[in-house]
Amino acid sequence: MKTAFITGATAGIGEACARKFIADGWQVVGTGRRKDRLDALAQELGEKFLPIVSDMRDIEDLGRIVRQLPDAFAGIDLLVNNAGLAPPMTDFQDADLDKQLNAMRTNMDGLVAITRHLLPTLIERKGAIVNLASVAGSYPYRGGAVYGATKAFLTQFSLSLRSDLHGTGVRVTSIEPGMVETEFTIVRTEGNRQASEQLYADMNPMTAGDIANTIHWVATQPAHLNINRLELMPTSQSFAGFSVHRD
Ligand code: 8X3
Repeated sequence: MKTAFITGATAGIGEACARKFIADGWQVVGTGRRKDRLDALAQELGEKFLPIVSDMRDIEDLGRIVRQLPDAFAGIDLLVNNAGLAPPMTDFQDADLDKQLNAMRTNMDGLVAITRHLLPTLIERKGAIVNLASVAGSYPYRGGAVYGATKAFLTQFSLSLRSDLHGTGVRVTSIEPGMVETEFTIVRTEGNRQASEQLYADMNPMTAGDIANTIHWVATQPAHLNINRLELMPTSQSFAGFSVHRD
């Protein structure tokens, strides 16, 4: 039986991935900060789901978690680096620095650490890594300086990791979605449900299930095929032009 390790499994894309892979006969280690959410998911998904309470910013704890995985779940075939967040969409010159640094720690430091810790088993099993980057890593927009930079980091980390892992058989993919309606935006609006709903109003965004299906497709391609990067948007989202300031 194959095993996936999914970070940020308490909601959104991570939770949808846990459901998708278990429905396909995999077992899943799911991490997240909210114990009540993990417990509810464990209740629903049964013994094929191993919930682990973890904060991506607690770098030392991530090492302990990997070292202490029970034998039945220790052979990881797929790492889905999904955990991540966006700080509020404020112009950087006005932004709360702590909130920006918090996003950097979660999106980059924690992700690099968990990847490093899981690589020995991924190499041994010729496994795969799927990193949740974003269109925000390729296309700049106002209020997304740090968030977009963390996601650009993730894409470049994915591509460079492929070079380092050359010959090991480990596959690495950068998934780069646009607008997906999940709790992600409620975090971004700092709990303002109305602002979050407004963002998705009448635009038919992608769903967590859409992205989980894509990740499942990527992970179940034949071993000789590596999807390097995959960018997705809802049909209703596209690109804007440059801004020009005139005095
Ligand atoms: C966030 C996607 O399109 O809101 O990762 O920037 S988008």
